Amino acid sequence: MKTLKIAIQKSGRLNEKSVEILKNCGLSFENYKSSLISTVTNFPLEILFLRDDDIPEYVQDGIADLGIVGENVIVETGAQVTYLQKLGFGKCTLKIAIPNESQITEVAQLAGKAIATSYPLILEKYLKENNVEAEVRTISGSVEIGPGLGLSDAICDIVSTGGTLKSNGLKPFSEVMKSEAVLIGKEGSDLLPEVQELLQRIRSVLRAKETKYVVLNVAKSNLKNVVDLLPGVKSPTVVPLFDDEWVAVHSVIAEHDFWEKINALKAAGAEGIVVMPIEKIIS
Ligand code: PRT
Ligand code: ZN
Repeated sequence: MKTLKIAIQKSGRLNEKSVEILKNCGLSFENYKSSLISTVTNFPLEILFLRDDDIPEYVQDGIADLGIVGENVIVETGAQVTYLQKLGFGKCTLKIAIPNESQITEVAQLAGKAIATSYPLILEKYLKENNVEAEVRTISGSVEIGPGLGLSDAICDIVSTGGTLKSNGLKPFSEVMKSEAVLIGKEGSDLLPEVQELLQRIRSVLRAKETKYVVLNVAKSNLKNVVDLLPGVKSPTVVPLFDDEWVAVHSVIAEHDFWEKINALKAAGAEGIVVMPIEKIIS
Protein backbone atom coordinates (compact mmCIF):
# COMPACT_ATOMS: atom_id res chain seq x y z
CA MET A 1 0.00 0.00 0.00
CA LYS A 2 1.36 3.42 -0.96
CA THR A 3 1.93 5.96 1.82
CA LEU A 4 0.27 9.17 0.70
CA LYS A 5 1.46 12.63 1.59
CA ILE A 6 -0.94 15.49 2.28
CA ALA A 7 0.33 19.07 2.60
CA ILE A 8 -1.52 21.41 4.97
CA GLN A 9 -0.75 24.86 6.33
CA LYS A 10 1.74 24.79 9.22
CA SER A 11 0.29 27.78 11.03
CA GLY A 12 -2.22 30.41 10.07
CA ARG A 13 -5.89 30.66 9.31
CA LEU A 14 -6.31 27.26 7.64
CA ASN A 15 -4.19 25.14 10.01
CA GLU A 16 -6.72 24.40 12.73
CA LYS A 17 -9.62 23.50 10.43
CA SER A 18 -7.34 21.39 8.21
CA VAL A 19 -6.17 19.39 11.23
CA GLU A 20 -9.76 19.12 12.47
CA ILE A 21 -11.14 17.71 9.24
CA LEU A 22 -8.38 15.08 9.08
CA LYS A 23 -9.00 14.11 12.74
CA ASN A 24 -12.75 13.91 12.03
CA CYS A 25 -11.91 11.43 9.27
CA GLY A 26 -10.69 9.13 12.04
CA LEU A 27 -6.98 9.75 11.38
CA SER A 28 -4.66 9.53 14.42
CA PHE A 29 -1.57 11.72 14.37
CA GLU A 30 0.47 14.00 16.58
CA ASN A 31 0.07 17.67 15.83
CA TYR A 32 3.30 19.07 17.27
CA LYS A 33 3.70 22.73 16.39
CA SER A 34 7.43 22.20 15.91
CA SER A 35 7.37 19.29 13.47
CA LEU A 36 7.25 19.60 9.70
CA ILE A 37 5.98 16.09 9.14
CA SER A 38 3.66 13.82 11.09
CA THR A 39 2.86 10.16 10.44
CA VAL A 40 -0.72 8.96 10.67
CA THR A 41 -0.73 5.76 12.71
CA ASN A 42 -3.96 4.21 11.37
CA PHE A 43 -3.89 5.12 7.65
CA PRO A 44 -1.06 5.11 5.08
CA LEU A 45 -0.62 8.88 5.22
CA GLU A 46 2.02 11.44 6.16
CA ILE A 47 1.10 15.04 6.86
CA LEU A 48 3.48 17.77 5.70
CA PHE A 49 3.13 21.13 7.45
CA LEU A 50 4.08 23.94 5.05
CA ARG A 51 3.64 27.64 4.24
CA ASP A 52 0.36 27.83 2.32
CA ASP A 53 2.07 29.48 -0.68
CA ASP A 54 4.18 26.34 -1.27
CA ILE A 55 1.30 23.84 -1.16
CA PRO A 56 -0.01 24.11 -4.76
CA GLU A 57 3.45 23.53 -6.26
CA TYR A 58 4.22 20.61 -3.95
CA VAL A 59 1.05 18.94 -5.26
CA GLN A 60 1.67 19.94 -8.88
CA ASP A 61 5.16 18.45 -8.72
CA GLY A 62 3.98 15.26 -6.99
CA ILE A 63 6.00 15.85 -3.80
CA ALA A 64 2.66 15.72 -1.99
CA ASP A 65 -0.27 13.67 -3.36
CA LEU A 66 -2.85 15.97 -1.79
CA GLY A 67 -3.04 19.46 -0.33
CA ILE A 68 -5.43 21.69 1.55
CA VAL A 69 -5.13 25.35 0.56
CA GLY A 70 -7.18 28.45 -0.32
CA GLU A 71 -8.32 28.85 -3.94
CA ASN A 72 -6.78 32.34 -3.97
CA VAL A 73 -3.33 30.83 -3.42
CA ILE A 74 -3.86 28.11 -6.04
CA VAL A 75 -4.86 30.64 -8.69
CA GLU A 76 -2.09 33.10 -7.78
CA THR A 77 0.64 30.45 -7.97
CA GLY A 78 -0.72 29.27 -11.34
CA ALA A 79 -0.09 25.65 -10.28
CA GLN A 80 -1.72 22.95 -12.39
CA VAL A 81 -3.71 20.89 -9.88
CA THR A 82 -7.14 19.22 -9.68
CA TYR A 83 -9.80 20.43 -7.26
CA LEU A 84 -11.03 17.30 -5.48
CA GLN A 85 -13.35 18.83 -2.91
CA LYS A 86 -14.30 22.27 -1.62
CA LEU A 87 -14.06 22.13 2.17
CA GLY A 88 -16.41 24.90 3.33
CA PHE A 89 -13.92 26.79 5.54
CA GLY A 90 -11.46 29.65 5.01
CA LYS A 91 -14.17 31.46 3.06
CA CYS A 92 -13.21 34.94 1.90
CA THR A 93 -13.39 37.25 -1.10
CA LEU A 94 -10.59 38.99 -2.95
CA LYS A 95 -11.83 42.55 -3.44
CA ILE A 96 -10.63 45.83 -4.80
CA ALA A 97 -11.15 48.53 -2.17
CA ILE A 98 -10.83 52.29 -2.38
CA PRO A 99 -10.58 55.10 0.20
CA ASN A 100 -13.97 56.13 1.63
CA GLU A 101 -13.67 59.57 0.03
CA SER A 102 -12.80 58.22 -3.44
CA GLN A 103 -15.09 59.29 -6.27
CA ILE A 104 -14.50 56.12 -8.29
CA THR A 105 -17.76 54.32 -9.13
CA GLU A 106 -16.86 52.10 -12.10
CA VAL A 107 -14.07 49.64 -12.78
CA ALA A 108 -13.10 51.63 -15.90
CA GLN A 109 -12.17 54.56 -13.65
CA LEU A 110 -9.30 52.50 -12.23
CA ALA A 111 -7.42 53.19 -15.50
CA GLY A 112 -4.09 54.87 -14.76
CA LYS A 113 -4.47 54.32 -11.00
CA ALA A 114 -2.05 52.39 -8.79
CA ILE A 115 -3.42 49.33 -7.01
CA ALA A 116 -1.46 47.64 -4.20
CA THR A 117 -1.86 43.89 -3.78
CA SER A 118 -0.24 40.60 -2.78
CA TYR A 119 -2.16 38.95 -5.64
CA PRO A 120 -0.62 40.53 -8.77
CA LEU A 121 -1.44 37.71 -11.18
CA ILE A 122 -5.10 37.47 -10.21
CA LEU A 123 -5.45 41.26 -10.26
CA GLU A 124 -3.76 41.64 -13.65
CA LYS A 125 -6.05 39.00 -15.13
CA TYR A 126 -9.10 40.75 -13.68
CA LEU A 127 -8.00 44.14 -15.03
CA LYS A 128 -7.34 42.63 -18.47
CA GLU A 129 -10.80 41.02 -18.53
CA ASN A 130 -12.25 44.44 -17.76
CA ASN A 131 -10.02 46.20 -20.33
CA VAL A 132 -8.48 48.42 -17.69
CA GLU A 133 -4.84 49.48 -17.72
CA ALA A 134 -3.78 50.21 -14.17
CA GLU A 135 -0.49 49.98 -12.32
CA VAL A 136 -0.26 46.89 -10.14
CA ARG A 137 2.06 47.40 -7.14
CA THR A 138 3.01 44.12 -5.52
CA ILE A 139 3.55 44.21 -1.77
CA SER A 140 3.77 41.18 0.45
CA GLY A 141 1.69 42.27 3.43
CA SER A 142 -0.29 45.07 5.12
CA VAL A 143 -1.70 46.03 1.75
CA GLU A 144 -4.49 48.00 3.41
CA ILE A 145 -2.13 50.79 4.48
CA GLY A 146 -1.16 51.49 0.83
CA PRO A 147 -3.59 54.38 0.14
CA GLY A 148 -2.94 56.00 3.54
CA LEU A 149 0.81 56.07 2.80
CA GLY A 150 0.25 57.47 -0.68
CA LEU A 151 1.59 54.24 -2.19
CA SER A 152 -1.56 53.45 -4.16
CA ASP A 153 -5.04 54.73 -5.04
CA ALA A 154 -6.70 51.42 -4.33
CA ILE A 155 -5.92 47.98 -2.96
CA CYS A 156 -6.82 44.43 -3.92
CA ASP A 157 -6.89 42.15 -0.88
CA ILE A 158 -8.69 39.37 0.92
CA VAL A 159 -11.76 40.46 2.85
CA SER A 160 -13.76 38.35 5.24
CA THR A 161 -15.62 40.46 7.85
CA GLY A 162 -14.64 43.78 6.25
CA GLY A 163 -13.28 45.04 9.61
CA THR A 164 -9.73 45.62 8.32
CA LEU A 165 -10.96 47.76 5.40
CA LYS A 166 -13.18 49.78 7.71
CA SER A 167 -10.47 50.48 10.26
CA ASN A 168 -8.20 51.72 7.46
CA GLY A 169 -10.78 54.11 5.98
CA LEU A 170 -11.40 51.93 2.92
CA LYS A 171 -14.60 50.67 1.31
CA PRO A 172 -15.05 47.57 -0.85
CA PHE A 173 -15.47 48.44 -4.49
CA SER A 174 -15.50 45.35 -6.71
CA GLU A 175 -15.26 41.61 -6.24
CA VAL A 176 -12.35 39.88 -7.96
CA MET A 177 -12.79 36.28 -6.76
CA LYS A 178 -14.39 34.20 -4.04
CA SER A 179 -12.26 31.65 -2.24
CA GLU A 180 -12.45 28.81 0.26
CA ALA A 181 -10.17 25.99 1.32
CA VAL A 182 -10.08 23.10 -1.15
CA LEU A 183 -8.59 19.64 -1.23
CA ILE A 184 -6.34 19.44 -4.28
CA GLY A 185 -4.62 16.55 -6.04
CA LYS A 186 -2.21 16.06 -8.92
CA GLU A 187 -3.64 16.93 -12.30
CA GLY A 188 -4.40 14.25 -14.83
CA SER A 189 -3.72 11.19 -12.70
CA ASP A 190 -6.29 8.51 -11.74
CA LEU A 191 -7.23 8.63 -8.09
CA LEU A 192 -5.35 6.03 -6.07
CA PRO A 193 -7.59 3.76 -3.96
CA GLU A 194 -6.15 5.36 -0.80
CA VAL A 195 -7.08 8.82 -2.12
CA GLN A 196 -10.60 7.63 -2.94
CA GLU A 197 -10.94 6.26 0.59
CA LEU A 198 -9.82 9.53 2.14
CA LEU A 199 -12.07 11.54 -0.17
CA GLN A 200 -15.07 9.40 0.81
CA ARG A 201 -14.29 10.00 4.49
CA ILE A 202 -13.93 13.76 3.98
CA ARG A 203 -17.25 13.89 2.11
CA SER A 204 -19.04 11.98 4.86
CA VAL A 205 -17.69 14.45 7.45
CA LEU A 206 -18.82 17.42 5.31
CA ARG A 207 -22.30 15.93 4.79
CA ALA A 208 -22.66 15.35 8.52
CA LYS A 209 -21.78 18.99 9.20
CA GLU A 210 -24.67 20.14 7.04
CA THR A 211 -27.21 18.11 9.00
CA LYS A 212 -28.46 17.55 12.55
CA TYR A 213 -30.00 14.47 14.12
CA VAL A 214 -33.45 15.12 15.55
CA VAL A 215 -35.59 13.03 17.91
CA LEU A 216 -39.10 14.20 18.80
CA ASN A 217 -42.34 12.94 20.25
CA VAL A 218 -45.67 13.32 18.50
CA ALA A 219 -49.24 12.13 19.04
CA LYS A 220 -50.16 9.51 16.43
CA SER A 221 -52.98 11.81 15.23
CA ASN A 222 -50.33 14.37 14.19
CA LEU A 223 -47.74 11.88 12.89
CA LYS A 224 -48.47 12.31 9.18
CA ASN A 225 -48.12 16.12 9.39
CA VAL A 226 -44.78 15.82 11.20
CA VAL A 227 -43.37 13.08 8.92
CA ASP A 228 -44.27 15.14 5.84
CA LEU A 229 -41.81 17.78 7.08
CA LEU A 230 -38.94 15.35 7.59
CA PRO A 231 -36.79 13.73 4.93
CA GLY A 232 -34.50 11.44 6.99
CA VAL A 233 -31.63 9.80 5.12
CA LYS A 234 -34.20 7.54 3.41
CA SER A 235 -37.32 8.28 5.43
CA PRO A 236 -37.85 9.02 9.14
CA THR A 237 -37.70 6.24 11.75
CA VAL A 238 -40.88 5.95 13.85
CA VAL A 239 -40.59 4.19 17.22
CA PRO A 240 -43.48 3.23 19.54
CA LEU A 241 -43.67 4.80 23.00
CA PHE A 242 -45.05 3.24 26.22
CA ASP A 243 -48.10 5.52 25.84
CA ASP A 244 -49.54 3.98 22.67
CA GLU A 245 -51.19 7.22 21.61
CA TRP A 246 -47.68 8.64 21.01
CA VAL A 247 -44.58 7.78 18.96
CA ALA A 248 -40.99 9.03 18.76
CA VAL A 249 -39.66 10.12 15.37
CA HIS A 250 -35.92 10.04 14.50
CA SER A 251 -34.68 11.97 11.49
CA VAL A 252 -32.02 14.28 10.09
CA ILE A 253 -32.61 17.89 9.14
CA ALA A 254 -30.54 20.36 7.16
CA GLU A 255 -28.54 23.06 8.93
CA HIS A 256 -29.40 25.78 6.43
CA ASP A 257 -33.15 26.01 7.26
CA PHE A 258 -32.87 24.56 10.76
CA TRP A 259 -35.03 27.04 12.70
CA GLU A 260 -37.76 27.24 10.05
CA LYS A 261 -37.99 23.45 10.16
CA ILE A 262 -38.04 23.26 13.97
CA ASN A 263 -40.81 25.89 14.16
CA ALA A 264 -42.83 24.06 11.49
CA LEU A 265 -42.42 20.78 13.43
CA LYS A 266 -43.64 22.41 16.64
CA ALA A 267 -46.63 23.89 14.83
CA ALA A 268 -47.40 20.41 13.43
CA GLY A 269 -47.53 18.92 16.97
CA ALA A 270 -43.93 17.85 17.69
CA GLU A 271 -42.92 17.94 21.37
CA GLY A 272 -39.75 17.28 23.36
CA ILE A 273 -37.53 17.93 20.35
CA VAL A 274 -33.92 16.83 20.95
CA VAL A 275 -31.25 17.89 18.43
CA MET A 276 -27.82 16.23 18.23
CA PRO A 277 -24.73 16.77 16.08
CA ILE A 278 -23.89 14.05 13.58
CA GLU A 279 -20.30 12.86 13.27
CA LYS A 280 -20.42 11.17 9.87
CA ILE A 281 -22.96 10.18 7.22
CA ILE A 282 -21.76 7.25 5.13
CA SER A 283 -23.70 6.53 1.98
O1 PRT B 1 2.35 31.60 6.81
P1 PRT B 1 1.54 31.29 5.61
O2 PRT B 1 2.15 31.81 4.33
O3 PRT B 1 1.19 29.84 5.54
O4 PRT B 1 0.12 32.03 5.83
P2 PRT B 1 -0.40 33.44 5.28
O5 PRT B 1 -0.06 34.48 6.30
O6 PRT B 1 0.00 33.66 3.87
O7 PRT B 1 -1.97 33.18 5.21
P3 PRT B 1 -3.11 33.26 6.32
O8 PRT B 1 -2.90 32.21 7.36
O9 PRT B 1 -3.34 34.67 6.78
O10 PRT B 1 -4.37 32.88 5.40
C1 PRT B 1 -4.46 31.63 4.80
C2 PRT B 1 -5.69 31.62 3.89
O11 PRT B 1 -6.87 31.88 4.65
C3 PRT B 1 -5.73 32.68 2.82
O12 PRT B 1 -4.92 32.36 1.69
C4 PRT B 1 -7.21 32.70 2.46
O13 PRT B 1 -7.51 31.65 1.55
C5 PRT B 1 -7.88 32.38 3.79
N1 PRT B 1 -8.49 33.55 4.46
C6 PRT B 1 -9.77 33.59 4.93
C7 PRT B 1 -7.92 34.73 4.76
C8 PRT B 1 -8.90 35.50 5.42
N2 PRT B 1 -10.03 34.76 5.51
C9 PRT B 1 -8.55 36.84 5.85
N3 PRT B 1 -9.41 37.52 6.42
N4 PRT B 1 -6.67 35.22 4.53
C10 PRT B 1 -6.36 36.45 4.97
N5 PRT B 1 -7.24 37.27 5.60
C11 PRT B 1 -6.67 38.62 6.01
C12 PRT B 1 -6.65 39.64 4.86
O14 PRT B 1 -5.44 39.54 4.15
C13 PRT B 1 -6.77 40.97 5.61
O15 PRT B 1 -5.52 41.39 6.10
O16 PRT B 1 -7.47 39.21 7.01
C14 PRT B 1 -7.64 40.61 6.77
C15 PRT B 1 -9.08 40.92 6.42
O17 PRT B 1 -9.97 40.30 7.30
P4 PRT B 1 -11.30 41.02 7.73
O18 PRT B 1 -12.06 40.01 8.54
O19 PRT B 1 -10.93 42.22 8.57
O20 PRT B 1 -12.07 41.42 6.48
ZN1 ZN C 1 1.14 32.56 2.72
